[in-house]
Amino acid sequence: QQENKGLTILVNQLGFKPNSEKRAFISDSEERNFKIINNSNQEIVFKGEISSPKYWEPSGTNVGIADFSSIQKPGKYSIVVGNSSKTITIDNSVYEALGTKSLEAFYLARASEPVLEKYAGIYARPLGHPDNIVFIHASAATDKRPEGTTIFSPRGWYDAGDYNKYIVNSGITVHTLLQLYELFPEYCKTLKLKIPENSNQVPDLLDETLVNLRWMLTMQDPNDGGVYHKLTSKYFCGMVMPEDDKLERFVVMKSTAATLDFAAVMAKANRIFFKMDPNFANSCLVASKNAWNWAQKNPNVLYVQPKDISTGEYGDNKIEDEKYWAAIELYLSTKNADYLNDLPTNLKITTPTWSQVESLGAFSLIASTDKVPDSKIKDKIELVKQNLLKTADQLCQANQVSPFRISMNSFSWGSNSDLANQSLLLLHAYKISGDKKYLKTAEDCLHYILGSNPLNMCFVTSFGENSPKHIHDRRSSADKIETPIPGLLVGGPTTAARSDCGESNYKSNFPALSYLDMECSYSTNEIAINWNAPLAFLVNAINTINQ
Ligand code: 9MR
Repeated sequence: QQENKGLTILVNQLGFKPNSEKRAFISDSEERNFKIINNSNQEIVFKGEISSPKYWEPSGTNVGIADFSSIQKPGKYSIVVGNSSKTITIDNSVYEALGTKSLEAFYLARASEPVLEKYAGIYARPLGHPDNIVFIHASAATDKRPEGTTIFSPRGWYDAGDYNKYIVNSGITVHTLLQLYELFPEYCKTLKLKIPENSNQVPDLLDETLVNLRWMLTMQDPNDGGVYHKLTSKYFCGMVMPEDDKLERFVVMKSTAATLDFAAVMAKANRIFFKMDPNFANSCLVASKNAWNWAQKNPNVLYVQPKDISTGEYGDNKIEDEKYWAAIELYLSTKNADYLNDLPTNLKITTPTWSQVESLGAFSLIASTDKVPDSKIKDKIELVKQNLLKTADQLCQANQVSPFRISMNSFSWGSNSDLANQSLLLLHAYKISGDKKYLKTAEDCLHYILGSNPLNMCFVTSFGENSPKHIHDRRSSADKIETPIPGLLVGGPTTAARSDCGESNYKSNFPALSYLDMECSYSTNEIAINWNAPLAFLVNAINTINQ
């Protein structure tokens, strides 16, 4: 095993807001002191002691903390430890650019329309995947839609480094973006994105989300309400631009998970768009109810990858949580309490992922408490709130004892997004309680993602001084532009599939160091919509919350 040797200053490479807690993490150092110098006049503005180093098992790092939270004056500074130093920015605007770029990344991932230079600059590209001829796969065939017939299913976002479109993953992504709007509507209305719809009356964030919602609507079979699990080629295409991928595309198998995720998202969209576009909102609710009814009749159709299909699975064999999520969203949109009949009184709140979604329902429920007429249901919401705060408290406790001040010790596929999703839960806890410990813990997740981690990486493309250059993304690979598409969060360290680049390329066995900035590393260096959405949520939330 190889460790990170030598003194390194690990710090959020974008900087800090003036009132935020500010820490640098000093790894493998004998030095006990640090100082902060104001770059404009070279004056020492702070001298401090580094806390005694603690060992962090996931990375094998000994790390101490240099805390300079007391410096609040905006400016450029240097932290100096022994002979090493690093620049630090303190400013209220440190997250502004990333806030918009992390959302504009969705525009760059749009299928079925050209990405225009006016908005995308050098990342402009011709239309890819019109998806006007999409075949019904054998696994999805019915009498009314037999195998080999075609449907129209354009638009939406490419899932990740590949060009397929998956309902389950779209579901959580859209929900996260709609939730950002729901929690911070005034701020979101001021977010100006470089997208073609940016001069209409609809907030740009919602315009972007509509692109994927409209695609999702086409994934429902109008004959029975069931929703296809994914729209995909049979296998992953090569590392080519979207317009050069000519593989046939299929809709594959209806699944209960996809249908319930769809029902949940459409019910939520109904509320968000109710005033802006009543017709659209109404069609969302109709689609949601039809999907729910299909799932009632087909409660346990688990996705099974057909033999001739090898693209992403998003398979899930536990779908109670999808049911709770859909039930809650449908209740909130209809106020018909029957939807909540099967909801456990003690809904467990865990960090959301594409396969674990009951907390998304909980977030919606909590955000709508004042619109719930029924006092019994208000009591239920109270319990959900308490459970959420309990989970958030556990995250805070784990953060306090962690040498890197994060509440995560295991590194699954997409570990960076797990961290971002933890912060979402924490931000909801902050919104409910007003207790700043939740806000600070959420912000710690962001610091880690943006540089205060043992790899010394800012895990977002084109941000910070050390960010991923060779991401697993077909567009970034084939576009002949040296820099990758900006504003994309990579999955991050995991030991899940180190064979992708050959085991020997991974230099360390420590889970938090199992990361490779190589294109072949689809397990650690890919990008994905469900990872960018919680990043966008976190960055924009921290950007707008006055501390
Ligand atoms: O994010 C998914 C992760 O949780 C799974 O462990 C992994 C393997 O099944 O797949 C990830 O999702 C990929 C999807 O299947 C296809 N598009 C790229 C996604 C990100 O790697």
